[in-house]
Parts: sequence; structure tokens; C-alpha cells
Amino acid sequence: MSSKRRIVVLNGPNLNLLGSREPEIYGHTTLADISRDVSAAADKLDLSVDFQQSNNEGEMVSAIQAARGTAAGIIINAAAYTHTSVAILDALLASDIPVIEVHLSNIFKREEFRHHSYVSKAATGVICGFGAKGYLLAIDAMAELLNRTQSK
Ligand code: CA2
Repeated sequence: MSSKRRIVVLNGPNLNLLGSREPEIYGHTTLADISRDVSAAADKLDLSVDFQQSNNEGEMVSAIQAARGTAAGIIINAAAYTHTSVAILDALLASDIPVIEVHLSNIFKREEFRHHSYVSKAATGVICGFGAKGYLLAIDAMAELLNRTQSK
């Protein structure tokens, strides 16, 4: 069995369409590409990644609840639920593990309704506007965060 600390990477609704539609906003990289690259980067940082996508808010809440006690951290792109879901916020606040929020696009450059994030209230930090690279920045930041808290 692996002794690597496990990081849950959660992706919200419609992110399964990445690479196939709206490349001018979200790029050409698919979610499978991101999953592969994040897992490879995590491996070098002595972390393992459980990469998930769901179009369902309740499933995302359950995945966050399941991460409590079984994962060392959560990286989340809640997609449209970022701007609407108190249920996801409450689950993240109850998770008791570090949360990093990621968005492919710069949500502050876009429509007003994307400027507010419920997820941010539970996140240690937010990475947005760097496309798929944001997930790699997040895994790096998570490794540093965990090493920092572990060495205290
Ligand atoms: O920029 C991001 O990562 C977002 O979380 C993406 C969400 C959007 O609602 C947020 O405001 C910002 C949308 C994800 C939908 O992804 C698609 C990908 C390809 C084609 C269509 C949708």
C-alpha cells in the first residue's frame, strides 16, 4: 500500500466537456490530460491524487465528506457551484483539511455573477486564470502547505 498522502481533486459540473467546447475560454486540454499531469506532479511531491468529476451537487458534498479523515487536502474547481452552493461551502468548512480553490479562467475578468465564490470562504488560497496550469500550481501549493504544517 502507498504511504503517500492522498489529495482529493474535485471538479464540478460540465468540466467533463473540457477540450471539446469553448476552447477560447477553457483551452484545449481535456480533464483526462489534467488528471494525468496532476498525478505525475503529485507523485514527485510524495502525494497521491484521487481525481474526480461530478455534475451533481450532492455527489460533490458526499465526496468532500468522504475526504475528511481519509485525505490530507482538497483541491476544488466547483465550476458553476462555486457561485451558488452553500452546501459545498458547509461541507468544505466541516472537512477539517486544507482546501485550495482553482479556476481555469480568471473569474474576475468575466461576468459579475462569477466574481463571488462561496468556496473561497473555506479555501486557504485561490488560483485562477492560468488554465490547466492552475491545477499544477495548486498541487505545488498543497505540498508546501502540508509540509509547513507537518514540520510545526
Ligand atoms: O474557470 C473555471 O474553471 C470555472 O470554474 C469554470 C466553470 C464556470 O462556471 C466558473 O465560473 C469558472 C464552468 C465549467 C464549464 O466547463 C466547460 C468546459 C468546456 C466547455 C463548456 C463548459
